[in-house]
Amino acid sequence: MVCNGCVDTVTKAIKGLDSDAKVEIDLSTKMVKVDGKPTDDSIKEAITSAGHTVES
Ligand SMILES: [Cu+2]
Repeated sequence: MVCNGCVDTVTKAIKGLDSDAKVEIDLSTKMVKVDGKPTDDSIKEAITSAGHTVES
């Protein structure tokens, strides 16, 4: 995840799980914070299927 395009892709992937979820992404630290119903596992899966990798 290196640019705002990636942030957008990942945000949309997570919003696809829960349109009410609050998604905060910090590009400098590459931290993704999600406030909403989706579980960590489903969030990771959504990010991965959007073409990004997840480190935890
Ligand atoms: Cu990008």
